Amino acid sequence: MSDELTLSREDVVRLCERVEGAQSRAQAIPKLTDEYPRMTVADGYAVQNELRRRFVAQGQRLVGWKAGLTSKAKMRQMGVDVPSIGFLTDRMACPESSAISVSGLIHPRVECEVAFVTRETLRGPGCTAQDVLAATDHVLPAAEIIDSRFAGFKFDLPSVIADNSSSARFVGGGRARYVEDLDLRTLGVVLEKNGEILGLGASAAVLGHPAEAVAMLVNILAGLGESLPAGSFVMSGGITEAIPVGPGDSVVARFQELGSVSMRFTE
Ligand code: OOG
Ligand code: MG
Repeated sequence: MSDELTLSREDVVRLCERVEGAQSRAQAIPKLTDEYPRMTVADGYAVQNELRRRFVAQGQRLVGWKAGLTSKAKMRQMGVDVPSIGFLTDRMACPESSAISVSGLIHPRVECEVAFVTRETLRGPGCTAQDVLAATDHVLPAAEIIDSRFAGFKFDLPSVIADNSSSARFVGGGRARYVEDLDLRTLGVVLEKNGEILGLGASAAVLGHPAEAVAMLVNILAGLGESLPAGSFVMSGGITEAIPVGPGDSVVARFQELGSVSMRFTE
């Protein structure tokens, strides 16, 4: 796939409004490539950047970023084999153990991820996992509630990027730990819904080491002309498949060494 911009500025704004509308009305739309089959990854990020610009203009605060489609389990589940990134704002943050309403969501799914909190600016290109670890203040366990704005949760890479990589809500919790006290490749994780284990994995499922996913994110940001500021909250991507949730469901993600993150879902 070529990585040239093919969309005009008008098309970028139009597609951004379409994604934003689907998000605010919690109504699915066809994937964007149905109408724009030549859309590229660069076009996807142009739409995502416009969405970020609007959210910030509306008063949302950018708190960090997420890497997506960074594990084989996720790539297989979604039929996309290249990772993507998305931005996170304060409006998407939910407290640990809280009740999350699904009324503003279309078809939510939960993922368990290792989150990094940085204490130094990270800049690509050429950012490595080593650079990420050196710039990390601590890691903590997180759950991401994704919600594709596309019908049937079906998309391709340019469409999902335009849709901010399905970002909807996120929950950080458990125990914050320093990276030098852990082996971040071998942390086991168990994802439970209503007491039933639905996902099992180890952190190495994310590109061999979750810090690799953060490095990749920083390098993608560099391509967008941006760096990752100190104090960013960065999710490295779902370790297992994402699990669908609805009203009445309780979810716990248990992480070896990092404690657990829980939440329940209401109407
Ligand atoms: C895209 C977002 C993927 C992850 O952690 O892999 C993601 C999706 O699957 O809808 O957030
Ligand atoms: Mg995720």
